[in-house]
Amino acid sequence: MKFLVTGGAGFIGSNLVRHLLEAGHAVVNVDKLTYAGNEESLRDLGAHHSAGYHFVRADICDAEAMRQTFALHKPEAVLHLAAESHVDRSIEGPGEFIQTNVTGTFQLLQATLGYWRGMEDSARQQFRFVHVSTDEVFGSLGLTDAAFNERTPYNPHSPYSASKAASDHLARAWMDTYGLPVIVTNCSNNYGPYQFPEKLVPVVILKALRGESIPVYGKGENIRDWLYVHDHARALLMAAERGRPGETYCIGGNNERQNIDLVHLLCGIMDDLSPRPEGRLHSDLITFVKDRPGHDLRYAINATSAQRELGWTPLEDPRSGFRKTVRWYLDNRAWWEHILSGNYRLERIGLDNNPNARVAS
Ligand code: TDX
Repeated sequence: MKFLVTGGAGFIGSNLVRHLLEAGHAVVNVDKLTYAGNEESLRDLGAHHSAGYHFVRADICDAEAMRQTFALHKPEAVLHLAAESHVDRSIEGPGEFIQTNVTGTFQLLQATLGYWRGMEDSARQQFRFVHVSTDEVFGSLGLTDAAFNERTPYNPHSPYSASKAASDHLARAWMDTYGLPVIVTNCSNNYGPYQFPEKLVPVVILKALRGESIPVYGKGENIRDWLYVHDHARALLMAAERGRPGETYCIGGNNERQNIDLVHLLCGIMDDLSPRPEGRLHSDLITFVKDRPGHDLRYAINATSAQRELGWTPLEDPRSGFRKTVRWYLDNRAWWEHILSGNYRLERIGLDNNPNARVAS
């Protein structure tokens, strides 16, 4: 199949593009290359993939660019991942989140609809628009609540999660109103190779590696359900291939951990793979810092429906997944050193006066 992937130079997107190409599919990757979109994350694709891979640098908010991309490349399905995704950043500056996540999704839906309506009957019936979203739209769970599932009501708290909730509603409305075959997925926290060093897992690994204090918000008691990014990529392809239009699939790692426990686990792996001098422990670097405003206590996903309908289940053992992730950051210094170097495109995120503000430098 030929997939149009938006945000394919981002963390989940780049892992998904690689998975699609390895499975023999063709990919048109549409990415604006903001700070979190990084062509370096796709550098290893290699010549043998090049026939089936096209990169289009464009903003999903640009209606004409989207129209032209559909007309030129004629995809058979869309996997929509382009989004601003960092909660802390959305608290400091929500405007970009509304623009990309809400307006961008609207423009992409409109362009997709125009293209889809012009397709031949059989291709139109096979077509899918997979809208990739987050479990944060459901709000926060108490410690004893059942995990989120496809029927959990929306209750977003941060500007980020509110913008994703809005985009989920738009995607469903384009199905209900215009018949566009939309599938929505809501995933739990991803981890793995190529994650931008602003999210918890790469922050911990890179701070530990550089002997800097590791910031844990509040008391570290918040709980997240960790999903290896390759498992997520598998789920998205399965949703496009086997998912029913109009359905939602919750995708989770079945791997809940308190933040502080995860940070200790990562520090232990670092002690093993990259010991500090004089036998000091990486966990000595842990520092409890001011909590995030409106910090959701717990996210957890019940992925039974994805298992039953798509035949998907997470395959990665969490211990090996976290170890592989640490190993990847140790083995790919050039990738993250470039980001932390100060030469990275920081002006795009408004960090030029304060390059240490949000990345793990
Ligand atoms: O330095 C940190 N210290 C810390 O204690 C950072 C960056 C985070 N945290 C905490 C906050 C959260 O409880 O760790 C947890 C994970 O934080 P993030 O990595 O920022 O992720 P989260 O806020 O849970 O949101 C993530 O999951 C859902 C992604 O960022 C979203 O894009 C996704 O939709």
